[in-house]
Order: sequence, then C-alpha cells, then structure tokens
Amino acid sequence: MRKSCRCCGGGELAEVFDLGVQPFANGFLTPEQLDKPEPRSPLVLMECVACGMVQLRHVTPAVDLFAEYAFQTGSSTRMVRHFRSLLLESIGRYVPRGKLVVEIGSNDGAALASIPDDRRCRRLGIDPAANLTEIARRSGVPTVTAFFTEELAGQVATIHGEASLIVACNVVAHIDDLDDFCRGVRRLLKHDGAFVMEVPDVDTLLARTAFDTIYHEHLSYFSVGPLATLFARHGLRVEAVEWNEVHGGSLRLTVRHGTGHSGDVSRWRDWRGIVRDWNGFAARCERERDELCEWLDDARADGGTVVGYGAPAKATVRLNYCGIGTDRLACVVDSTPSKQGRLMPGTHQPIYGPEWIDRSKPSDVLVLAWNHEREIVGKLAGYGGRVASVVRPRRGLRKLDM
Ligand code: DWN
Ligand code: ZN
Repeated sequence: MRKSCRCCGGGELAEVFDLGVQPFANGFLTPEQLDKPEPRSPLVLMECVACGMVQLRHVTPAVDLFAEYAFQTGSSTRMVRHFRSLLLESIGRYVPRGKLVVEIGSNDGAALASIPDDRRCRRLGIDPAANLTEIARRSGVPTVTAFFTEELAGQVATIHGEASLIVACNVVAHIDDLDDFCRGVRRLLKHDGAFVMEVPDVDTLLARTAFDTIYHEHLSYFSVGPLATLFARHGLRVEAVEWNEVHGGSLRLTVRHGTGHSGDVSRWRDWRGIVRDWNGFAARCERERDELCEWLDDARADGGTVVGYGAPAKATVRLNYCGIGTDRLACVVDSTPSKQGRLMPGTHQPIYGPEWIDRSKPSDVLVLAWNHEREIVGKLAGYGGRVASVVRPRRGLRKLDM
C-alpha cells in the first residue's frame, strides 16, 4: 500500500475513486485456469493533496504483471505509425549518426524496428516480458530482457555507451519506484541527450470518463505538474509538453538534463491546477455502466447476439465493473495470437480470432477497444450487422465518417 506520493513524497493521499476488487486486466485465462482461483486486487485511486498526483493505493508486484505480457505494440498499425513518427522526429533532433537510441518498455520491438536503416543509429530495447523480447530479437532489434533500474542503466551505459535518446511510451505509469527510474535515466542519458516519454493524461481520463484505463498495471495517472516536480528532484527539466489522442489522450514530455522548466510546463501547470470533480466522474461511470447493460439486454431481448471486438486491458476493467458476463456478451474477438483461445479475466468470455465474426454472423459487434474505433470499423467493411462502441453504444458507429 502506498503511504506517500510517488512524485513529491507528500504523505497526504486522499481516496478519490474505488473500482472495487478486480482481476488483472491482462490476466487472460487459459481454459485450464478456469477452475482455479483468479488473482484479484483492489483498484482504489488516490490523489496527492500536495501536488495533485493520482495513483493507486495498492501496488501489485511487477513480476506478477509483466514477466509474461499479453499486449503487443504491433497489434495496431496505427500505433506503430505513431511511435515511428515520434522516433524519427526525436532522432532527427537529438541523435547524431551512430549514436544510441534506447527504448524502455520496448514490448515486441515494433517501434524500434520501424526506424529506417538510413538513420544509422544504434538501437537497444529494454523490456521484462520474455515472450515479447523473443519476438523483438527475432525481428532484429537488440533487446535486454529486464526491468529498467538505475543499476541496469549503469550496465547499459558501460557496455553500449550513454544514450542520445531514451524513449518510454506507456510504461512510466507502470513503475513503482520513480526515483530509481529517474536516477537510471540520468545515468544513461548523454549530457545533451533527450528523454521522450508518453503517458495517459489523467485530466483527459476524467473528462472522457475513461474509467476502464484504471487498472493494476497503471500505478500512476499523470498530469504535468507532478511530473515536473518529480524530474526537478532529479536534476532533470521538462523542455516541452504536447498532448495527443493516443490511448484516449496522452501527454508527451521531452525531458533534458538541467534545472527549471520551459514555459510549456507553467502553461500546463496553471491549467492543471484545477480541482478535479471525482464525484461527477463516479456518477458518469455509473451512467455508462447502466447504458451499456441496458443496450446489451435490449439486443438479447431482440433475439440478437453480440460479439466484442478487441480484448484490450480496458475491456477487462469495463466488463468486470459493469458485471457483463457471457449471458450479455457471448464472446470477444482479437487479432493478437497470444490472446486467442484464452478467456477474458473475471467475466470469462472466450477470445477468438476476428474471422469468428464472418463465421458466427452476430447481429451486433461491440467495439471494446474504443481507442482503435476507426481502425477496427475499417476492418468490418464486409460485415452487414450493426456496429457500436462500448462507450455510449446507442450512438452506433456506422454513421461515423470513417
Ligand atoms: O498502457 C497500456 C496500453 C498502452 O496498452 C498497457 N498497460 C496495456 C495496453 O492497453 P490495452 O490492452 O487497452 O491496449 P489497446 O491497444 O487498446 O489494445 C487493443 C486490443 O485490440 C489489442 O489486444 C489488439 C486488439 N485489436 C484488434 O483485435 N484489431 C486492435 C486493433 C487496432 C485491431 O484492428
Ligand atoms: Zn505529490
């Protein structure tokens, strides 16, 4: 249990939202595991009174969540394009020829593999999930299977030299000891290098009622102020802040060695000084839960069958929070080979490949990976039934101008 703030060290953490006891979002079950007890843990959000940092009360051991990992970056061509663009822009700005680019949380290596050879930079991925680093190495990306720590940073710097660019996308929220992480970045980053990170934006989560992005892997829910506070404690400065739509709304920070922060931070910090309305958030979550359950009950009452599209971590949270079992949602399809043949954590929908839709011809497809709506609806061109999003299903998706 966290007793102090991960960013400022403050000791006053106020409980702001409770999702109850939930299974692990990426804990997809094999059929053999069905009759065994499923690991579950409370999902309680707290907000630091001093700096506004939002974080989970309970910390699940990282090895339980990341030693073997189901999510693969390469599962979305749009995401690979996004990370490729981030890397090329950053390499152009910070990485002279022949210098080192390190990705922390490199997953299956899809992002680093997308760097064209003509950039002539050395690449190194770091990720603890052996099942994914095997895929990365097979695709030619040099990768270390380990958690990123200050100690590992020292070893990498000794063997490969310091990095001109360090990238960490959707991974800093997974890290419990952010002080050790920052010391590792300081140790590995060249004096004139850049650390570029992307994390979900907590204020967008709140504004969009994205409660299904709250899960055990995400220990922290960041905004700019607390991150600037954290980096300042480690001789690092935030040089630039951008917001983008990735994963439902993300912050991209460019961090350098140094003190003080750029004007971007003060502009964000002022805005981020708002007082967050967590009661309104809880009420909206309940309304979304009721609307989704009613929509599914109506579809069943009409004799329809609904198949979920995408088995993202967020689907686990939403199905469990809404109490949606196989009676309301028969099964789910997903393009990730390692998820097919498994079952959803907690609610136990079987997960098939996307071809199941053509075979079973459901009356409705419910897009569970709402952040990939466009890409998924594009793959349903040949499907003649209704398509809805798990977020406000009644609006339907066909009408969206794809
Ligand atoms: O922070 C995290 C984010 C970045 O990724 C991790 N902790 C876990 C993971 O979250 P997620 O599982 O919610 O990520 P996605 O990208 O929303 O997952 C999408 C799922 O949908 C994947 O399992 C792949 C699947 N998919 C598909 O079947 N067909 C995705 C697309 C685009 C498709 O066309
Ligand atoms: Zn704090």
